Amino acid sequence: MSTEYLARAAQAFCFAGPPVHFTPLSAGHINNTFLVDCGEGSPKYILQRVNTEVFPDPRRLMSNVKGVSLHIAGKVIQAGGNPRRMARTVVETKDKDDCYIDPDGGFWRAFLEIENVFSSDYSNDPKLLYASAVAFGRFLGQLSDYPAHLLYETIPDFHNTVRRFGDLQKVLAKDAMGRAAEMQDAIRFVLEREQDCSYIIDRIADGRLPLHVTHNDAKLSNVLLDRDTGEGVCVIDLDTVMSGSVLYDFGEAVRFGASSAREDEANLDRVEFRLDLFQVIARGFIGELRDAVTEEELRGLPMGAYLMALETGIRFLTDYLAGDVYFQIRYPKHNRDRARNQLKLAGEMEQNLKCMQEIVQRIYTECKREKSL
Ligand code: GN1
Ligand code: MG
Repeated sequence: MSTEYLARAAQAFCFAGPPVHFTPLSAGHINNTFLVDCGEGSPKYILQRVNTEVFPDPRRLMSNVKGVSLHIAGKVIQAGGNPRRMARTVVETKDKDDCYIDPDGGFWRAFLEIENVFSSDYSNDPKLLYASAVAFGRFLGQLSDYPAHLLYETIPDFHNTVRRFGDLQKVLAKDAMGRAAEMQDAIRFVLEREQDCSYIIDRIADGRLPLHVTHNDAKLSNVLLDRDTGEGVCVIDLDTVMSGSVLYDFGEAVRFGASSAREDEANLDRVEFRLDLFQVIARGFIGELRDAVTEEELRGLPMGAYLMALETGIRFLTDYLAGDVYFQIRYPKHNRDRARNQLKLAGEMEQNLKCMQEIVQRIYTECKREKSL
């Protein structure tokens, strides 16, 4: 993307001054994101071009993002915090709109940059993982009274693992790129686990699992952490905030955080499920939600973790077989490596379900006891 193209988009927004520098931020796999520097004395901004293949109705997406951000800002103010630091601030355009559509149809939006924070693509530091789990637990709490009927479903069936399984079967039947042969082990692994895919959606359908307003992409890299204290400051990437189960958010946090390696580590010998980190994440998450979770949710948390790893593996595998049409890739076999990585993790979690269950119950009891002291 040329600087001229970026500058034209930036010009549409109410920034404090003319941009002097754009820095691409490469953490996400979907949108194109830039840090905008407007020179000394001006705040910085995040400028983003939304991927409209993935989000075909970006106006509705922005309605969600704004509604949720304002709600969280309100909660932060009530608690005596700084809403411009602990919530996302959407920057308007000069036409008082929440987005700018460029002449080529590119859909742009901007946020105020939050200062003195960092985010991490991978960390095995228990302190950071704990802080991020607390941040997602708090996020769920802040949105517990958000009017869910105001939310559009930005990506229908986003965490419907049965649908994700069906998508895989469809691309597999075509095998348009001729890549299925190379992925036989991964494909077999998934096909053997078809029954598991309906665990969450069956329980939502019959009311055993309640719906909440959930983040749905609750990975470590979507939390801004304070540079000085390491505490969670603000949950970002609100594009997939929709109704869902807490199992999704807990599961996402665990599949990303409780691994011994990055999500795309290609050397599978380095990819292991770390029960110690699982424990840390569970402690942060359950500590925040101890009064809100039901017994069925608590029982399901380990399955949530296993299923989010399985589902993410299925999605990467599907994209690899389809010819890399969804996730941004940095090298040709990136989705292949990501798929194998997540499926290895899913396999290890499956082996550890019972142990995870015991940990969850123990932590829950401890959290309840601490509170009553
Ligand atoms: C995508 O763009 P990013 O990295 O925040 C994806 C998530 C996946 C994640 C895998 C809208 O999120 O669902 O879990 O990649 N987001 C969408 O890291 O599909
Ligand atoms: Mg995301």
